Amino acid sequence: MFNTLLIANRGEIACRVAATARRMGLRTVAVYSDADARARHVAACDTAVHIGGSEPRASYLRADAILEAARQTGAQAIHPGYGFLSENEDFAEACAAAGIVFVGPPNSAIAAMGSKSAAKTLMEKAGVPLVPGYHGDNQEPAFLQEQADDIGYPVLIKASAGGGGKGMRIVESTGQFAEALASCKREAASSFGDDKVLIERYLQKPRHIEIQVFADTHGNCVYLFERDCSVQRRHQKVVEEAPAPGMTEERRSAMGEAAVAAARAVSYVGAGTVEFIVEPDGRFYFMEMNTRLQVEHPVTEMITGHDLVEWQLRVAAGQPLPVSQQDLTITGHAIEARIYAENPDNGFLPSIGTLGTLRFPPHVEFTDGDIRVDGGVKAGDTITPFYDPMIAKLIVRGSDRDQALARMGRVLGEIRCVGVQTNIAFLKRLIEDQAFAQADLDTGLIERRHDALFPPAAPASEDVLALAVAALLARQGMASSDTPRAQAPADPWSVPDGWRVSGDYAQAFGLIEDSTHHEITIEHVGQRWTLMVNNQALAFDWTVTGAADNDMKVRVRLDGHDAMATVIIADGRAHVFAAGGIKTLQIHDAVAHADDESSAHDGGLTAPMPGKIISLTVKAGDKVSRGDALLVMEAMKMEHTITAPADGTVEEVFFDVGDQVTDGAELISISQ
Ligand code: MV4
Repeated sequence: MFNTLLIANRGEIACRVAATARRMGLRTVAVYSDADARARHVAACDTAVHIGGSEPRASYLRADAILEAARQTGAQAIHPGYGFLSENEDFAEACAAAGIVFVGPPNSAIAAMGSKSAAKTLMEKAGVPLVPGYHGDNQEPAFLQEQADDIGYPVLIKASAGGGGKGMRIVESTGQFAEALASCKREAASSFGDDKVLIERYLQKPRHIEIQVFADTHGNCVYLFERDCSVQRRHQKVVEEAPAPGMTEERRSAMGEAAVAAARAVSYVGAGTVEFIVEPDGRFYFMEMNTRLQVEHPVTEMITGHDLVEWQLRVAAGQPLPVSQQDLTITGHAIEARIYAENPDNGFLPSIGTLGTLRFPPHVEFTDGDIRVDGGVKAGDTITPFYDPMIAKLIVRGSDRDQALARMGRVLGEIRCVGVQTNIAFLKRLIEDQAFAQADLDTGLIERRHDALFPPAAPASEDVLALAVAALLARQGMASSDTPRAQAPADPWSVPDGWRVSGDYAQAFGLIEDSTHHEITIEHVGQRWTLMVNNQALAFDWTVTGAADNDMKVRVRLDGHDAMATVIIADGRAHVFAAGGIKTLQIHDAVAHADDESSAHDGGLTAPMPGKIISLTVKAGDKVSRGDALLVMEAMKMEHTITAPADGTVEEVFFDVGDQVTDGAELISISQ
């Protein structure tokens, strides 16, 4: 075994690889960009080398800088993780040329799977089932049309060099074929520099089931069963699980053996994944092979009890696989959910910012416990626009699928993440959705269940408002409704909005969500507290423990029933984690806004993230109405339209088209 491993990646996968390498007694070397100087993966390794700027092409995609870092630190092996250089055959070759072990397959195997049509030809020879179709060299439009007519409609035209859903066209009838072919070829030529296409029968309601394979340099190759990754959104996996619901033993060994045949056909070595597309009746067809360790590998580790990174390192060092096929078994059911800093209600736009709070339920990382969190960021870190905005992967196991789902739902509800928007509530709805719970899985599930998965936002309940008010009271030193009056502010005028009316104490609170401004008043009369909200006066008691702003345990009794929450107060907002959900309420500060009538609808005129101004639709002096588009920003490859928060007149536009703006920069001023 080599003794020093360089990890040519960042984030959760770099941390995960480092954990196994350390456990095996290897010295670990991290590489990092400007943006990652304080990143968790740097702290997770013994040594770290700065390799360049924050943009991937200035650091994590620089083969030369990474090889130089390996030379400097005496690393004998490089683990590429996933993404970045992990499936780059030139990098694999450059490692070999530098005498460094690339922890991955031989570059010939990466190359063989790189072209869809060439891979299909190889797979056909190896007896791996393929979707009926044409993947040959003849690209004459008339010939391809004949092939499509023979296959029968609908057909799918796929760019041979494509992947991840890019460069595909569904054709419903022969009359549409010629135009779809021309447009697919144009896209393939401009996106991949290669206009070769293949034609397949289009499967209407497919599942995505993939097989984990592992091969060593001694001629052994095994499969570690399947993962069902059918639940996707725009070709991004959202949850993955193993085993696949409904899989029979017979089908499992047929798919496993087909996957091993696929790997053997390209003389595969190391960890690989063979993706299949599966029809409702269980027939399966080869789609592509991923020649790396995948994001979702932990579900396989959870059900098999094997550490796949350890296997990768052993195989890379020339050792044989530790077990043979008949030693491998499945125990229980595992599910992974990918937790992202993104906004599901706004097209899953990445949410950039600092994670003020990030806490998961108690767990042990990288062990075979039933709850596992593979994370790459910690509280205080910033989600930047440079990289994938993944916060962590949550993987849980149960003795069966129902138990795993219940555990996943519970743990998702216990995560405390504040500072960026996340998909956690969306994941919880998905895991608890009836179609998902019944394993009615296919690649269209999220669209099909759209209404259940994207419910309109409900206004904060009275319980939630009371919980937030109790947290605010605790911050003033009133930890419970029994707080001796002596400890309550002696002079209510010292507290914003405190006053005396008929009772001995009263205070008003303003809590704002979206456009709703909740006015809440509490009053102490005799020995009783009353909370006035939505024109009702409700009997109110509260206790708050753990008074730190970032972890208040709040219990209220409102009108005779109890409610509990964790409340985190940060950045002028109360984040109420109750009943497995989260509500965020902006705290209206009566003093700060004393002479600012318009503050209730401010916001929207600052850049939501760093990016570039790509168009401006207004200039100084223009009259605008609430909701009018003012400008368009491009950030993280997506367009974001900034709209007027209220009617008014544009006073000043602070940037021009083409300008780069920082997060939070004021873009336009509007007078009312
Ligand atoms: C298909 C298909 C239906 N029929 N091929 C999408 C990405 C690429 N890897 C293959 N993909 C598909 N190929 C035939 N003949 C449907 C898809 C597909 C899909 C596949 C797996 C997971 C999610 C998907 C979402 C949309 C379409």
